Amino acid sequence: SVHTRDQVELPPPAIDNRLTVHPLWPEIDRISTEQIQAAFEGVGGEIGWQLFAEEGDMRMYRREMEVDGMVTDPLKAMHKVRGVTAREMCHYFFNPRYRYEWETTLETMTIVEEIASDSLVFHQTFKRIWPASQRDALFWSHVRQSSENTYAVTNHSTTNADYPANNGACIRLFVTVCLACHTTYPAGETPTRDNITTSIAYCSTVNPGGWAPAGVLRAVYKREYPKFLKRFTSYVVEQCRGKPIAI
Ligand code: 18C
Repeated sequence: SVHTRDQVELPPPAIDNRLTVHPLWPEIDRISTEQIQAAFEGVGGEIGWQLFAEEGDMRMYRREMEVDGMVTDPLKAMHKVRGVTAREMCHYFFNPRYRYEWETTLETMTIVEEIASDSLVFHQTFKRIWPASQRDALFWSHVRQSSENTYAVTNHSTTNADYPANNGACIRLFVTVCLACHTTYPAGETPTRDNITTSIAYCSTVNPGGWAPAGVLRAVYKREYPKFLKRFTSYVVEQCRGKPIAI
């Protein structure tokens, strides 16, 4: 049947109408547009990105930054993956069905609100890092096509009265993440698994929300971000193997 593949839930090529009438729409649209634009900007120039990890086509940069004594270093990663499309990458990053299969920092994930086919609100708790308190996050997640062969997922912290911050064991952290992907293939050819390349830009800023030792935090992200991007991209390649491409 037509439902044998995930075709029905692939990121839609146009914004879902149900999103544009939701109270979060102006914020989701503004932040997604800003994040996608920033994701595709280079790492040269005056901003001063420092390379901290490099492996194959993957490069990871950070900027040291502190807000009220807490480390909030922005991260920017670039990668190139062959054989999968931007739309497929974003499908596996956005869709909660696959999250436990690639996200290793996760303890629990709850869908708080289904805004539309392209927009969800999540509550997540993360594994605890000694000696800091456990963290949780509440964020909207939105997937969109931003131009031809270009899809992106933006995640950004929000609030919800049913999920108050800092009322239990967890400290609420704040996150802004953007995974922006662009697919290319030789001019005049039909895209296939053998001739497509997807360029990935992943940007993340996490505010730990409360005290966390700076040294531990920087050591954790230096280990966890490369692990995440390698694991996630190979997961998507694996999932797509032998399936018709979704451009
Ligand atoms: O973008 C990613 N995942 C998305 C779907 O889950 C979503 C998630 C965003 C949350 C990112 C914050 C994760 C904090 C995790 C803290 C616990 C880590 C435990 C690891 C030990 C096994 O957008 C992929 C996200 C990849 C995350 C890499 C780790 C980033 C660490 C950032 C510092 C966290 C500071 C808070 C903890 C204080 C510890 C001293």
